[in-house]
Amino acid sequence: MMDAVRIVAELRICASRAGLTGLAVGPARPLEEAARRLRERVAKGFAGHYGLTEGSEERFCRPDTLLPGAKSVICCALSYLRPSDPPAPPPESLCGVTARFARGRDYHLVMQEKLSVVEARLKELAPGCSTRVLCDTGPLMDRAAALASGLAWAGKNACVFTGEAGSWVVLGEIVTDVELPFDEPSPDHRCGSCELCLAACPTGAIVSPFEIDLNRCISHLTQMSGIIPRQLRPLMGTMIYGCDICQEVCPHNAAAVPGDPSDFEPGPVPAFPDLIWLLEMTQAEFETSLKRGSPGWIGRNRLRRNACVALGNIGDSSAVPALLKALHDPSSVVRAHAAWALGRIGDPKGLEILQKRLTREPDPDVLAEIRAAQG
Ligand code: B12
Ligand code: SF4
Ligand code: SF4
Repeated sequence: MMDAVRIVAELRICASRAGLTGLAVGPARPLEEAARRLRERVAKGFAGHYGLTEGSEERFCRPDTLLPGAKSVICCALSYLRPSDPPAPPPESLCGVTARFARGRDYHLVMQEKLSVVEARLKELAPGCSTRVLCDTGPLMDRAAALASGLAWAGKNACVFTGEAGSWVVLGEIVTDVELPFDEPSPDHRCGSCELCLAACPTGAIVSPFEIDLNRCISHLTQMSGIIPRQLRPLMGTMIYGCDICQEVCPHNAAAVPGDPSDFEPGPVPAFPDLIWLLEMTQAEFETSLKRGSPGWIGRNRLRRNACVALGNIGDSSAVPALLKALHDPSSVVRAHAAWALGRIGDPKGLEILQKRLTREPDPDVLAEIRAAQG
């Protein structure tokens, strides 16, 4: 087997050629600092979805258990920032906003492909070694692993920042039984006295530096199932999947270097989707478009629900006919949010028809929305 220092040097070259933005190696040891922070957050109710429940914190912070004989965690970052995106259309165009990480091909697939290239190179350099590739696909806190390896530093917005790409990166790892030299972890956060992201967050989800209450985070609200809490809907603006506000305002992202544009070519998810198109999308249309992008996993109806919220927040009565049609949708979640949007737009004709639905609507949650929409 080649000398371990040379292996890492070769892996860095390979990663860079594959279009990865950074590579660093950390030890496959328990992530104690992350486990402590995670326990605190789960106890406060600020985490606890996406498979993280009380008591499962440790499992997500144990890279040593992910592979028999695990020694090293090779952490990688991939920039999804495009050199240029179309400018945001004016509000009257009835368009929503997709967060940057979700605009191109599903990042899990792109990252997985690149990690496989690095994994194959490692297997050439250390024949017979064992590996496990992860990109949000196993019980591991990707950010914590990146921090422990020195690949990234933590921002007060809870995102991690890497080199020239800023925080516009997704993360992935290769856990291996090869003993590699470790990079230095980055202990500092480099935010100084800045708190721009805390001030900019529309919902106050950054409850204190480095601490997000996911129940208030717009990114979560656009992804969660069911009814979005009514009091938070007006704060969601026109986001239909994810939220970039706390990254957009960050000075460390001002001069971020974009990634390889071919990795995240425009589509299948438009940066600024037409909200009426989205609301009226059939299942067949969904299968051949949005389903193939990062937001695909939440399904068509959650995206249509988000379109209703965005239309309500724009407040333009040209959306009323489409929202009235959505009052008859088979999905009660879509009906509920369409009713809310009609109330928020406040168009007299829309409100009159909404009132008539009171006698026909079978679902109690939708009825509650219709009543609330009457003011
Ligand atoms: C659940 C989840 C979410 C939830 C909850 C996030 C949260 N902050 O609580 C929601 C839906 C809200 C979300 C939103 C986003 N997410 Co997300 N998410 C995840 C997921 C699947 C699990 C992570 C989790 O539950 N974390 C719980 C929180 C409490 O821990 P954490 O923030 O991940 O890690 C912290 C600890 O490690 C701790 N820590 C450990 N050691 C140390 C040391 C020091 C010194 C400090 C200060 C802190 C610290 O600090 C870390 C950073 O604050 C991961 C994938 C994965 N398997 O890790 C992606 C992941 C974290 N998300 C990612 C992305 C891209 C996003 C969004 C930017 C997407 C978007 N544009 O909408 C937003 C950012 C919102 C924000 N400001 O955090 C990336 C991270 C990219 C980055 N550069 O940081 C990940 C890693 C996916 C990936 N594989 O790339 N996400
Ligand atoms: S992603 Fe949006 S809602 Fe979530 S913490 Fe950042 S600014 Fe706030
Ligand atoms: S906006 Fe300021 S406080 Fe927030 S992550 Fe960036 S530098 Fe840190």
